[in-house]
Parts: sequence; structure tokens; C-alpha cells
Amino acid sequence: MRIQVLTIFPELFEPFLRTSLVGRAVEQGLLAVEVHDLREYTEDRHRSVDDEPYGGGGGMVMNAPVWIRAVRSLAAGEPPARPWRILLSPQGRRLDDAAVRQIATEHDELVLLCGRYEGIDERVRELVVDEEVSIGDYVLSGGELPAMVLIEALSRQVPGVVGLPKSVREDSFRSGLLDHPHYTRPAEIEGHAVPDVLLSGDHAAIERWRERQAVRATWEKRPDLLDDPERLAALTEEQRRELERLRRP
Ligand code: 4GX
Repeated sequence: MRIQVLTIFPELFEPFLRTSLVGRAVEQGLLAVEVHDLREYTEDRHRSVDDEPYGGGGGMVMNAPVWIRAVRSLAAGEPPARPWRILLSPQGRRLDDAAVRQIATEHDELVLLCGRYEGIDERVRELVVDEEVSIGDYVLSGGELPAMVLIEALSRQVPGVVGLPKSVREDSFRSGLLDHPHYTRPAEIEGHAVPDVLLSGDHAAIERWRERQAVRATWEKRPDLLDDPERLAALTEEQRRELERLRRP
């Protein structure tokens, strides 16, 4: 997967792209990320990217021409094709697991537009944006952190990026539910002991316990997830029984 980013703060991406899972994916060539400085596409002496809003009111608006030039200059692949263009904005489709998987499977080449200020001239949306994505209902100062959230989530969907085949298998086994609790040494902290089953060495019993715990965690913390028929259909027999117990104890 190849991702190009447009931003006035390219330096924000440097440590992110060098570190951890994303850093390794880039190093291994599984993921290509190119960060472009929007100001490189300005044509005036001051390299300005914003102006006062028509109609007045506070704040500044990012100019359309510089965005349009920049986005159109970023072709994809060989022969040049059109990458899928995503604007990060609070007005977008809320990012969730289904949206991440959809973007990852449908598009190999992306351009991410990171805006700042009060917003971007509407003509940018109209002319060079395919999709708007929001990472949640709160207001940030720019699209850079949302772009990094999207890049990290997408990278995990690229084959070979998430290493451990066993944990991936078990992940999809419980897919759509919250995770079960995890423990590591020591076995007891201030009277809080690790559940006995995890010390039993009985791997089948441990797996059944984890399946039940995933259902319980979802029931207690995110019951809305259990309203989705797709998720219910994916439950194992062990999980179905646990859900029955929770519904009528
Ligand atoms: N999930 N922001 C973008 C500037 C802006 C406004 C409108 C384009 C159009 C956000 C979020 C978010 C703040 C990023 C406003 N750019 N983006 N920025 N929440 O709050 O994605």
C-alpha cells in the first residue's frame, strides 16, 4: 500500500514513520508513505496557504488553488492512475474497523489531505476529494493526527505487517468483540491474583475462558456491539452460551 500525505507540518510525521510497527512496515517495503509539504505548491512570495473567509466571521480558510494543484500533482503508480483521495475532517464518515478494512481492501494508493485553520475552501471537496473521514466527534487543530491514526490502522491490514500469526488467528476468532483480560508476572499484586485457569496449563480451557471473557467484556463495556447481527453470527458456541447466561442469569 502507498500513502501520500499533504500537510503544512510534514515534520510531525517523522518520528511516527520511523517507530514501531509502522516504522518496520515502511522499512520492509510493505508500506510506502510520502509526506509532501503543501507550501511547495504555493506560487506567491510568502508561500501562503490561507486567507480570510468570504462573508466575514472569524478565522482563516485554506485556499483552494494550492490544494487543487498539490492533489492533482500526486499521481499514482505506473502507468499513472488516480489515487483515492481522503480528506480528514470532523464532517467525515466516522472511522471504525469496517471502514478501515474497506479502505484497505478497495484502495492500494491513497492521498491524505490534512487541513488546518477553520477549514478548507469547499471547492477542494468538490473537485479533488473522494471521501471524507473523521476519527471521532471532537475538534482537533489539524488533520495530521487523524491521518496518523488512519495510517496506523491501515498498516495493520496490510498482509505481513502484523507479525504473530497465532495472535492474528485468535484475534479474528473473537473478531468484533472486545479483547479478554491479559496478565503477566507477577502472579499476585496487592491481593489481586491472576485467574487460576491461566496458570493451569490446560490450553483448551484457557481458550474457552478467553472466549467467555471477551463476551463478558463486550456485554459490560460496549453492549451496543452485541446488537450487530454480523457480530452475533460470528460468535462461537462457547460465546453463545455465555451470552445466554448473561441475558438471563
Ligand atoms: N477527525 N480536524 C481538520 C481542519 C479542517 C476542517 C474542515 C478540513 C475541513 C478531525 C477529526 C478534526 C479539525 C481536522 C479541523 N480541515 N479530523 N481540521 N475529529 O477535528 O478528522
